[in-house]
Amino acid sequence: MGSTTLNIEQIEFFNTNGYLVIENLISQDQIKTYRDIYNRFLNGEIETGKNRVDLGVGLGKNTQVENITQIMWPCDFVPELLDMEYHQRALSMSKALFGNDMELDFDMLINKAPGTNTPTPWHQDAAYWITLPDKRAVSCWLALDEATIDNGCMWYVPKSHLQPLRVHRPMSVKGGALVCDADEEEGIPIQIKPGTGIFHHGATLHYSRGNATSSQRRAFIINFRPKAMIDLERQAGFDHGRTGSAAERQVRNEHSK
Ligand SMILES: O=C(O)CCC(=O)C(=O)O
Repeated sequence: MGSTTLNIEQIEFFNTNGYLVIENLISQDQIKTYRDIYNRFLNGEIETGKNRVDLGVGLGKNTQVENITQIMWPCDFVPELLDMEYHQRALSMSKALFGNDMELDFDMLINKAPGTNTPTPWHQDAAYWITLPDKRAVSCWLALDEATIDNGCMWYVPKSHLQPLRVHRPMSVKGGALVCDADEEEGIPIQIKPGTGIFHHGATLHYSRGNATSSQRRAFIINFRPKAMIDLERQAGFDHGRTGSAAERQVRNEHSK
């Protein structure tokens, strides 16, 4: 078992820059296990119904596959995930970053299928969420394939989490992704190996290019926030696409027709 906590330098880097790269967040011998589970989601063997959406609806030209495949709450379909390395280590590191009251808010898979060429628009995650009094929130983006500029690695704008949120708008009239004004000149691409994870603050500005390669770009994302804030979200009916009843689902689940 690798490290499950963070040192002072790592915490300071995160606090200063709004993101933090952790190599070997999962051990190399676990990558195949995660890929196998992930592929069962992608090929429909694990039926996810309305939890599978096209985050890139209206943004790309793909008709055979989602422009950007997004599957919400994989841990509801495969509960064993909660006890596996990734969820356990990422939770422990989120507590190191923000305190022991951090809990899993939701998890999701975001895949860019080969040649789908659909960028994820520049955004801050907080723009997708209801306003909460306690802004602590951290996301972990785990690469299950090598993430490169050409297949859609993450780009971050360092220190952007220290600035006010930018104004966001829907990227397409069909719903789906939000976007704000930003460009690559402000950001830095983080190219990483499979098994590496990147933590980013809920207000850190980020984006990824489309996948222009002939292989998948599989990412497994977990989001953490204080337990009391998760309770407030749920009281407001906001569950990150878990039940299909929340208002946010109606906007984002509208698949390209
Ligand atoms: O995987 C991507 O392209 C986008 C991921 C993202 O926006 C996020 O994890 O917050």
